[in-house]
Amino acid sequence: MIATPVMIESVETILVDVPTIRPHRLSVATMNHQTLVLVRIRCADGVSGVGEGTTIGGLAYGEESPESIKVNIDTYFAPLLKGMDATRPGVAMTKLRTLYQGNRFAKSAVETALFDAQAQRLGVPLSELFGGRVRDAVDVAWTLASGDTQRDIEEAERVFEAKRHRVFKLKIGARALADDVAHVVAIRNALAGRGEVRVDVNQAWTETETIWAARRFADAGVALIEQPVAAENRAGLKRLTDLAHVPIMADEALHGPADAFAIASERGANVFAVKIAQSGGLTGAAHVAAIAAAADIDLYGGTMLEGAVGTIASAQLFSTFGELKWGTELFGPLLLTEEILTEPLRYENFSLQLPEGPGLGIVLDWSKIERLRRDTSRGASVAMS
Ligand code: MUC
Ligand code: MG
Repeated sequence: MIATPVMIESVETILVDVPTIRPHRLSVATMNHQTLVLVRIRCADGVSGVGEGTTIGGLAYGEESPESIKVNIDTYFAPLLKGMDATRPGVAMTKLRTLYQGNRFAKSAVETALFDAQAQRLGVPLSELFGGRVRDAVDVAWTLASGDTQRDIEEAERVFEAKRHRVFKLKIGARALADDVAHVVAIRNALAGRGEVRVDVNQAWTETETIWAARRFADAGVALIEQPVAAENRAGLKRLTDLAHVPIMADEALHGPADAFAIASERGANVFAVKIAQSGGLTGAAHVAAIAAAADIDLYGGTMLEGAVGTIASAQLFSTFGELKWGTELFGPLLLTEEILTEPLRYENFSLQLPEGPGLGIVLDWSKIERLRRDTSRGASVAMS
């Protein structure tokens, strides 16, 4: 039976600025805080859904910023959604995608909130609307990005001993090439036999620089190189994949199903970093994963360093993937100094445990969020560095 229509009453966006536990250095930005972009959709039956459209480094990582996500949802999406039927997230999202270009992160936040509300209404975890869980926990890698080799080694040892992470992704690309290689090899040697080491260059290298480094990484036993060259240099990414020194993962090159199809068609990467925001939402990310599976490309569950909402939304979807060979990096909430849930997400046994409750399966601490939210009433403000 098709459900009785339920009106969407309001769509609210909230910017929450939270300091990070330490500086997080990427080739594109150094983060001392993260701005969470939360969306709350209230429906006429009393159900509310939440979503998140967080990005990295303001406008440094992608073409949407926390501020643009908020203003575009407030100005364009909210008036369109108000009055639509909340029991049909697919209809609402098709309309949004038809009328408004781009804005993948904003669309992802709204889609998550709609599916959270609908799954709560049906009394099932969100994963059950995407084919159903095939696992109750997902492996979680940790990113070492303090900028200091010794500090990174100590951090890795600490979280390994605590049985929190045994896969480490090193952020590189900001130093001179030879220094980056020495940094990676030192960490890989220190963790040998304990943790697996992968690197993420965030597009900072040329193809020839990557070839030089990849040979050394192969000798050192580095497991994976993520997005070494510019997102637009798809041919270069494919040539690096063909060289087969170290498996290559596409990240920034993947902006949803069309990119996934183009890369998969030419086998231009060994692994896809699937991200709900980069894919324009849960549905787009599910399509990216399906394309990868059809092309025999491995899957990895990526993050935009979201807080608890985006993290668990991603986990709900990743729990439905038949194969998730490279695990996930859903550690975002652990990088933040503030908890915004009444019960924190459960990180145990090197993995994130999926909650059993309906929808996203989390409860937000709204009084805490009220205290942390940015005051946007006086127009645009400059974010903390
Ligand atoms: C990225 O490029 O993968 C994931 C972990 C992290 O530190 O940054 C992100 C984004
Ligand atoms: Mg990456």
